[in-house]
Amino acid sequence: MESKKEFFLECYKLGIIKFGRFTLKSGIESPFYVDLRPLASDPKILKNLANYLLEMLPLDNFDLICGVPYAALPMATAMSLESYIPLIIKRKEAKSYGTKKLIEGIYQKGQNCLLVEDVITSGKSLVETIAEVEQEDLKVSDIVVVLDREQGGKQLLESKGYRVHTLFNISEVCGILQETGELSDEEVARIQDFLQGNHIQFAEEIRPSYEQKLQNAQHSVSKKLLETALMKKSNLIASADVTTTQELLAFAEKVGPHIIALKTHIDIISDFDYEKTITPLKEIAAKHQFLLMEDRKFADIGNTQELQFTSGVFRITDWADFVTSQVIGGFESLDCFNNVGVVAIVGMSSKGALTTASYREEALKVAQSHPNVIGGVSQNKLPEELLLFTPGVNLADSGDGKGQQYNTPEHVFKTLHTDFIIVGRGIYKSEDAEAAAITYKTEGWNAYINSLEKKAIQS
Ligand code: 5BU
Repeated sequence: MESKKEFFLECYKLGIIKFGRFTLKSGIESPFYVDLRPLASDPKILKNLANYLLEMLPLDNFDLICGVPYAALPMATAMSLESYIPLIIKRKEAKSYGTKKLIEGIYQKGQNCLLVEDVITSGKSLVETIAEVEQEDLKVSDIVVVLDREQGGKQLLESKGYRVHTLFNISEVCGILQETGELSDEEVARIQDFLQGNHIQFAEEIRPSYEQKLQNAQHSVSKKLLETALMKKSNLIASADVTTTQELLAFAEKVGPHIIALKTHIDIISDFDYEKTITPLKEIAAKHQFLLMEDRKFADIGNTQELQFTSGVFRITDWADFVTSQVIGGFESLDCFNNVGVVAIVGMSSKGALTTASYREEALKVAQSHPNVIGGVSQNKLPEELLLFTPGVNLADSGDGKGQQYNTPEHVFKTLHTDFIIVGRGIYKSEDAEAAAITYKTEGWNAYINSLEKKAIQS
């Protein structure tokens, strides 16, 4: 099995913890929201979760497993399947007819039952469940919990003599997310403050709309992108990672009406010929009103980048509206791109990328100060004046087996305040590329609209 940290990050991607501003049942405002139910929808994760939970436990102690309804039911079932410890089911309410049983399944009085819970907060609902199980003359000695919100529940149960085994606690997961750059130091400090029982102040954090961004845009390419997004009701950039001119042109023609830009890796076209490849591509772009983004990821000194940009067979300067560039060569390395927009590579989507929080901080300083830069590629939030381009978006997969890591449009708009999503295989590998482009366009647009609204309220 992967490390516990890697496993947590896989789980996190399913949207089990959200950060922001949430009103709890009690009326208290919380800086995070936990819902572990999505874990049951990924069979591999559910199976791994069961094994992580079992690993923590003295298994010889238990005759039965019981999940606290409802979220822990699939978890308890998976643990039973992995350990061969029989499962019993506790109802939320006793049946009003027939046997009026509260516990279903085969068990004998005096047996020791392991309780499984998804999240522990104050522990009060677990105390009630334990009492109901004990009423059936079953023993409870241990409770296993996936996530401890660290709000006193563990202590309460331990004070009553129960052993509580927790897989993750909220401080630990905040630490992991701080390390990966998902949470800022400020957010982590606020969460810690909340966990210590303090009432916390929230700054209103609402993402700017495309209209607002357009008003503040300085660069002509930023303006064009935002205007195109509003006109087409699309924030989709299709990545055309195909290897022949014919495929490239056919793809551009199909998806053109639904995208704001077509992203190319022009050096992977095996039969590249400026007249046969670029001239018709520009015509299609003009016809369907999309921009051309060459994902060249320049990474050299200024003089070399200038040659790579203007010369060779590709003559990128003659046709691309905007290009991607690393900022590793420093501020002046970007000066040569003065007739296009530059999207700075701030953070990469692949597993183990070296674009750590401190690298990103330095990269942002260059990006924010250079007039040619219109935005950045990142898997983290960017300052509002930059446009955020997010690749690693796919509705069907969570990875590609080659290091790529995927998120959904909903996740990237809501948590990162992404401006534009970049989708490659989700569209060009699809049997019907046009239909797939329409799906991503619709999902992306709806996710953008939802991200303009205030955060959801937890019931
Ligand atoms: P995919 O098929 O949706 O995984 O393609 C993603 C595209 O975005 C592909 O062309 C990559 O080169 C590009 N990309 C990325 O995936 N992640 C990054 O961090 C950067 C670019 Br930068």
